[in-house]
Amino acid sequence: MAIAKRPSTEMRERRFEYAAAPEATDHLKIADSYSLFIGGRFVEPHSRRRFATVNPATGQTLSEVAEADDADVDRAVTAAADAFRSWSRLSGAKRARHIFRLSRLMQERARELAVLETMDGGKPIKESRDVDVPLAAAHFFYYAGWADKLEWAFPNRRPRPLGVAGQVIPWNFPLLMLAWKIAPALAAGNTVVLKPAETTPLSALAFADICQQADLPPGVVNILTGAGSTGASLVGHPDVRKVAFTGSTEVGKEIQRATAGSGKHLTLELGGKAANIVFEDAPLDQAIEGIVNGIYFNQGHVCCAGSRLLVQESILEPLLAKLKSRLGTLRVGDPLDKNTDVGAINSRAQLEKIEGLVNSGIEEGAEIYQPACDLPERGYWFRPTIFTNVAQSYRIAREEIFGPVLSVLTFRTPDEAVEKANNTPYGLSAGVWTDKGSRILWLAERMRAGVVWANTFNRFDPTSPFGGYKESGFGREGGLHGLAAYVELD
Ligand code: TAP
Repeated sequence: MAIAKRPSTEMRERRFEYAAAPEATDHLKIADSYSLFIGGRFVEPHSRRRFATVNPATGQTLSEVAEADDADVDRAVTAAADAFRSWSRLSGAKRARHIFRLSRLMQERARELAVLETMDGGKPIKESRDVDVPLAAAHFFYYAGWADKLEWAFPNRRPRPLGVAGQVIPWNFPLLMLAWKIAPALAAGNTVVLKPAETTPLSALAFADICQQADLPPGVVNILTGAGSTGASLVGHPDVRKVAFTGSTEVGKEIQRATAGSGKHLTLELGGKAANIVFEDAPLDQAIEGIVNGIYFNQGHVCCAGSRLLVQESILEPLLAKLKSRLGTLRVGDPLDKNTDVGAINSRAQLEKIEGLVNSGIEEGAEIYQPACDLPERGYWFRPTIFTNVAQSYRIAREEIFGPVLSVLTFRTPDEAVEKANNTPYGLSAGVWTDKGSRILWLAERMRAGVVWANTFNRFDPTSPFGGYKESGFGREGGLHGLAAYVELD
């Protein structure tokens, strides 16, 4: 019988260097400049203005994109309103065929979309390749399936589309957020005008190209690149009947004020400060992976990130030792490298925001830990960070950092865990790690959070609704709930 020799401590702790494995970019054609996608065509902006979109990993300009002004918004909403007349009368089966075609083309062009998303946004290629793009295509597949079954989706009711939807999305999951917004809207018979974020417009423009390739009727989807003022003009347009916004709580509040009394339907998907709760009976190695995935996935630019780790006091020391050792194995760097775990911070502004909050944590008395890792010289980077000795009153425990920064707090009893987890103005998500099913159910019932993950974190599926409580917004995206936001029920 062969006896496997245990590796020495030195061997076990040695970090294996990987050879660089960069994804190819030569299949990708990024134009020098892009126009607005209105009425099925790329058209020059009325404003005549363009702004640069930058690769955050290198600081290099990738392209110049058009900045839509009020006149462009009006053109796009008019095109969408014109298209609504025929699109809303098309049979569900025919709408489904169009939407299926969009999802199949997204799959066919998956590599191009993944590389584009990574170059424009800074996220690791393995995430855009394995998460963003497949999930975005899955959303279109899923909602295509509902397009001809609306009367089964809402039994004994008569679902009617709302009209033109004005949709504004953030930069952390550009293509996926586009899919969450556009797929249910089209399935229910609405037409859309979508504004991607200023720093990540390229995948939405590639999607516009897919709409042309799929022969989607002109005006059903319109893409307006631009800044916050373009978004404000879109949500304020009188012919927009439904506003769907994903972004910061601050802008969400502005939009709620701007649309109040207008009769517009509104859903808001806003910020979060999720608690990831680990009980002493949790499978520790599994929990470590869940904690890492919870906060360092997509550089922590995740609204539902598990940014507050609540650990039962009795296991704090072994958990922290394992977590710190795991952090040392994370590869930070070139997002196009297939081995990279943590990519570039999306923009200089976001990097400054993270640095500001991290400095506040140090000043308020928390203890910082960062693994020793080299960062590239150009571009925007931040090391995976852990804060211990954190009080609930510290800014790093209360405010959304939207970066790879974890605040560790402790608890003794399940009641205290619930109390601390819910002690936040947000209510988007939470995680619980324990061996006991009964404890999971007990806790999930008490959490004021739209999603509670048990012994896992950051899992998404087009069939399950996602959304928040309190300052995390209202309305749900995904599943039947996501469809309900785009219909009027008689
Ligand atoms: P925001 O600054 O709120 O921007 C979101 C989008 O709104 C961008 O397209 C932005 O354009 C636009 N915008 C800015 N001001 C506007 C206004 N007055 N009226 C209409 N649109 C306006 O957020 P962000 O920094 O891009 O994204 C990060 C935030 O999004 C985080 O708080 C995060 O939690 C949240 N988020 C939430 C979710 C869900 S599902 N709850 C998902 C992802 C992200 P510009 O890009 O030109 O500024």
